[in-house]
Amino acid sequence: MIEFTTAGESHGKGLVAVVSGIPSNLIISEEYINQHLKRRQLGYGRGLRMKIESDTAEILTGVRFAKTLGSPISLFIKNKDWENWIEKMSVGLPAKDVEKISIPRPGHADLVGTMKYGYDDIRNSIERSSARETAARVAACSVARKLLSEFGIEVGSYVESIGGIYPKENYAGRYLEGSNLKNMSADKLNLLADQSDVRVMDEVQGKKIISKIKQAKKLGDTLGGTFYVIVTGMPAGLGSFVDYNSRLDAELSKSIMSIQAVKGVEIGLGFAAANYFGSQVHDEIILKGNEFTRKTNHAGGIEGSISTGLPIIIRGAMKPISTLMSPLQSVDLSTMKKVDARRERSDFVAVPACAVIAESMAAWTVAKYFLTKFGGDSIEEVKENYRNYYKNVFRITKKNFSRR
Ligand code: EPS
Repeated sequence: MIEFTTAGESHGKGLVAVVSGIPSNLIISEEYINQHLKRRQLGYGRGLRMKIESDTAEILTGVRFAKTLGSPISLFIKNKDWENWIEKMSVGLPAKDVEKISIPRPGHADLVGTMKYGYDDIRNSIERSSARETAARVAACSVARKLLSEFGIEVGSYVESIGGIYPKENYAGRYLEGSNLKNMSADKLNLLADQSDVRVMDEVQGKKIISKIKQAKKLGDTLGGTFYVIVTGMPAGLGSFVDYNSRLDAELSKSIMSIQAVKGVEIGLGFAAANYFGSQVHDEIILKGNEFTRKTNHAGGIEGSISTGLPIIIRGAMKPISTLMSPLQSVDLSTMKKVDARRERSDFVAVPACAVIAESMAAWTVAKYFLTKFGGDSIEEVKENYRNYYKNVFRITKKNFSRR
């Protein structure tokens, strides 16, 4: 079973991720991880912090001569901004007085976190709840992504909408309806999306979105949006219906929902499936040579919580960032008086980054189920298990179904 954990505060020394259970002999490099960390930093509408940071992961343990050892892999991402916060984020008692924060921002973890942990300074809540933590997630999940790529499984994403501006064509429809483009691999999809400043597939829409972000900035406001994550090259048979906690769709949803500011997740047609007749929703089964496939992929690559082998299609919704430069109403905890919420350096829009983070989390979950099925101590053993599966198992023959 693979696992990862992250540690680190937004303005502390840095972020740490510990990844365990990865088989030995997987080729991995800091460059590979950093390429995804860089993608997480992009997108029009990010705040000043992204100008300070150029996130890179240092591999501290678990890798030798560019290959995993099978031992825990620990990664460190330095917060460059820490230099400006040494006193305010001191591990020991600070040498001089540090200003306490007492005004919570609506929508952020400020108030609930402070109440829950009995903090006397909202800064303590801000630091760990910040989406800065996702840099460590992207680094950790890159290892899983690399493992999947060894088996031709790719994970990609694009932004569907920001601030309610949608494209003319629902691009995910190509995957849902199974048109010829359905086979565009997810890494190609990423190459296309990464060309856009807001990771959309439609240039005109991109321009409209950028002017809406400019408007939000002017107003001191923020925007959210929706995104799609697509996983291609999937084998059939990952996940299961036998237990609630072995369901692939449930675990994928959880992994996306766990991302800061995500408020909704759908698989395949998702909520839209509720509006149609069953005959319009379910994907008809066909034989293509010796292989079973479906005419469409409304199920988003998962039936009965098991992967069908068709692309996995996940849609997520991110709420607008909760730090507003034109703040909403709040209460000052030091006076219990009505005040404007605190302004804090932040992003105006982070949907493009959120999509990259969602890719990473989806890669992790797919890798977890992949290794549950094909797991071995070394990558060679996993490859062998994978080959055997295709040779010997998951083959339905007419003979099996002949009458007793
Ligand atoms: C982020 C770093 C943070 C924010 C953002 C994500 O840096 P800072 O708080 O210093 O500006 O830019 O986090 C939030 C939007 C949030 O509300 O916590 C990052 O590295 O992605």
